[in-house]
Amino acid sequence: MRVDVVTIFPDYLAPLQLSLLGRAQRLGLLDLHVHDLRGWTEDRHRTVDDTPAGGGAGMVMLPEPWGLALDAVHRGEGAGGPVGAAPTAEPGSDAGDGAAVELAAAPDEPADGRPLLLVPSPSGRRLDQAMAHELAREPRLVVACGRYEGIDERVLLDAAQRYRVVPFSLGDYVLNGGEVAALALVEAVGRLLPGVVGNPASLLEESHEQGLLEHPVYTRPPRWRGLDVPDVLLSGHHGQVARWRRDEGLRRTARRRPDLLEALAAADPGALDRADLAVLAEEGWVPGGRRPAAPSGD
Ligand code: 6GU
Repeated sequence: MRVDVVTIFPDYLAPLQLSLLGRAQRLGLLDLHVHDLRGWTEDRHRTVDDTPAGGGAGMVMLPEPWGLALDAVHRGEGAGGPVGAAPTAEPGSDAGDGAAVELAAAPDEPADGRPLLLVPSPSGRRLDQAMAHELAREPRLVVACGRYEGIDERVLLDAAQRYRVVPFSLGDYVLNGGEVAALALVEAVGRLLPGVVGNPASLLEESHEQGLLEHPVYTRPPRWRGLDVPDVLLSGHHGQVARWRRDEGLRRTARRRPDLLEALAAADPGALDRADLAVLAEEGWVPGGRRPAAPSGD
């Protein structure tokens, strides 16, 4: 997969050279290019922002440098010309007639050869594990990191002629800019690419993969500061271990994220069996019912 990130703070993306994703790049599984937006400014001060039309606080990112940057990145170029291998997607050919363009609500609209342009924004679609899996199937992602109050809206409307534009959010809180969201996105997607995580089975056992939170985990020693590893995990009974893990994942989800249980039950009525429902009832959770009365410290 090729990923291009455009930002005024390229150093923010440096951690992607570390650990698993650094290794993925050295192995050629992830082809990451980080671009400095200021490379596409044309004035002496390399200006990227101006005051908001209509007044108000803060600054808005200028359309000119963004337009040039997204055109160049679409062609597989950086501010100084071509970088890396040619992009895999063909430019959209039938767009560009000035017709009204709409932003894609989700990345699953027909692919039509336009690469995805992901735009971090607290007003975007919430990134979740299902979306990360969808993105991992794409040959190419471009991430446009805004700062300040955001990017002039015309940049996204214009880019929609060449890209499938998808604003996305990490959650319901505000960051200073899109860079941390881009980091999170590239890590969440990159680890799903074939060969990036050594043991693919470990990908399936995680929180959010089965619509539930993951069970707690333990290692050696069996007793530490007076706290024991649960006996069942040392028993060697694989069936009992699996049941315990399922139960603990269910209990955690009921206590911390009952919204996930409601979503799971609504999406797939068979996802929770009688044994599951019995455990959940102990936590005070019943389908379509009320939340647990007393939050535990967990
Ligand atoms: Cl993606 N961007 C910004 N600026 N703030 C956020 C966010 C994204 N997700 C949550 N807060």
